[in-house]
Amino acid sequence: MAENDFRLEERLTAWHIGIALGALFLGSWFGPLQVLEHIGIDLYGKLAPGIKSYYQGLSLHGVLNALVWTTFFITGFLTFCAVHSLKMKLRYPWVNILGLVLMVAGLLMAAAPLLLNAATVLYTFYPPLKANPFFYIGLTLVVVGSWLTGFGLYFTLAGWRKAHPGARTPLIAFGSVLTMVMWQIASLGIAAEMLFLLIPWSLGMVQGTDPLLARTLFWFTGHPIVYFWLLPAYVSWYGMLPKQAGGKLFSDPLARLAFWLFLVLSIPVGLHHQFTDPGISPTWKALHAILTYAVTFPSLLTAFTVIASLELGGRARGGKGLFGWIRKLPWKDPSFSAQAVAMLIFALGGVGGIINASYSVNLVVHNTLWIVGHFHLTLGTAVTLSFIGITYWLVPRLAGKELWSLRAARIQVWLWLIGMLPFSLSHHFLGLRFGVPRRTMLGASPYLSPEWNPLLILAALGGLLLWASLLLYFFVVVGTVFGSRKLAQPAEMPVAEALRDARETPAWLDSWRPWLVATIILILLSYGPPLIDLVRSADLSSPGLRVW
Ligand code: HAS
Ligand code: CU
Repeated sequence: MAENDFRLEERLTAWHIGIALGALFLGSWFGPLQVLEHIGIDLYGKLAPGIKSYYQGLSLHGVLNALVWTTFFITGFLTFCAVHSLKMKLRYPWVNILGLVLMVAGLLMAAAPLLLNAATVLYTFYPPLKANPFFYIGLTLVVVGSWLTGFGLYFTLAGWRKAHPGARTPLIAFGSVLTMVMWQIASLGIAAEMLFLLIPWSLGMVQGTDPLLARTLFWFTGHPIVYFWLLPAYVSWYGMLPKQAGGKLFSDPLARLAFWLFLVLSIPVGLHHQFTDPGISPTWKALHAILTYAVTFPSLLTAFTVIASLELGGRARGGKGLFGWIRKLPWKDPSFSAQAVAMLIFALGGVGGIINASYSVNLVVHNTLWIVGHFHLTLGTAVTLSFIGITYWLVPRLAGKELWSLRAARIQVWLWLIGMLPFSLSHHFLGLRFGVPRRTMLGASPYLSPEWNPLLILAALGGLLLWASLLLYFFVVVGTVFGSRKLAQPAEMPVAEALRDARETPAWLDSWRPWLVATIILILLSYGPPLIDLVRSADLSSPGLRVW
């Protein structure tokens, strides 16, 4: 199939990714304002006119960066991945087009109250904080639109499987579709929270709400959403990066096993965000804590497989000795270096996650800046810097242009690392050592301690460097799209070959039914009893609060 047969699919991808980048740019503007506020420099009036408070800015930062940047990037990228990996056009393109339309409509609907200070409820929108109904309805439409993208990919894969009986699904398409299926099951929690609790409540159809039930439904989705963010990066780390490093994927079966384990284990762990919530029996919290340790296993598998694959690449490029292969990796290719730095940082973020998951240690770090440190290593670097690395080949491909300033792109990656290390390490330390609370306008707090200052200043410096890195990134993207030369040859999606032929991968690693059944059974066992309890004792009596 000729490459330009995918014109419609690529145009769709370009829209998704363009909107994602716009959100990242706007949302990140609040980062420096937040770190500066923490050291007593309040620049909101000057640099964010119209934004009424630190908390309105923080809501925009969280919604745009954690929810909009990720969701739009992922739906666009996975569409590109699926069609190119299957070498098959979308089976029902209107499903995917409708998905995008719903996502955009929802985004506009949610953006209005956010900008008008009528949805200053942070990105977790915990009741009894109560936002304008358009905020909840808009976010719901974004989720429904993302489901349609998923269905579009699912129908396409089903068509491919019919046309290729007995063949193994190409790994990139498999990982892409699995990510969307996991997300569709995971987001049922938030859909229920929106439809049964928050939307009727914000419209005044019911008088009150039940914050504990709402939080539990939220975290049913809120934990697996982090793997919805992570798995597209894994698609690239397994399916593309080995090729970019000049090597091969070490094991196709291990890669598939990791994805299946994410399908089964991503969801039944959400109570690890609610260890401190009263009203849920410790038995269920302990079960979720244990299952959280289980879901680290596919990431440990991933660490093993991707390091082995990169080693194959480094050695193929002439690297010798125990560690000599590392130096031979293509560090000068910003697409590679961004993703390699993302992996290195993820090793730190993963260790932090394992600490968070400990039922007892969580009491020390919960609701402190430690958690902010954790998710800037994971979401803010493992995921975001990987996505940035992907755009270093994907944007030239979509625009048909050369990457504008390879040098700027290279510097951008290292600047991110140099900014993120002090930023996140100081946040971890401030939380662990001093219990400094998260989501707090520290600069204005009466309990701000001078002891915290050196670390807060370090965090601010790191935050400013991160912002500079992002600015450089935008120059590269905008320069590529509008100011660069046409590519002589279209840039290709890198596709890694496996060390052993994928046809040798056992059939049970390409068979949906058993894994879907296991997923549903585990969800029913781990969430069924506590949810039934909460629904039975639901008390819709909490009035809404508008504290901003
Ligand atoms: Fe987390 C809170 C536990 C992973 C995001 N997490 C959060 C929040 C966010 C977040 C946003 O148990 C805050 C939510 C809020 O606002 O309240 N997290 C974990 C665990 C993992 C984990 C066990 N988190 C993530 C990922 C995220 C993310 C991924 C985003 C994408 N997290 C928690 C808990 C809380 C929490 C509690 C609640 C805390 C509280 O009290 O509020 C695990 O999945 C991590 C496993 C990962 C590893 C690392 C594997 C390493 C790899 C790289 C290898 C390559 C190398 C380099 C080393 C074990 C795969 C190669 C070599 C070269 C040469 C380049
Ligand atoms: Cu979690």
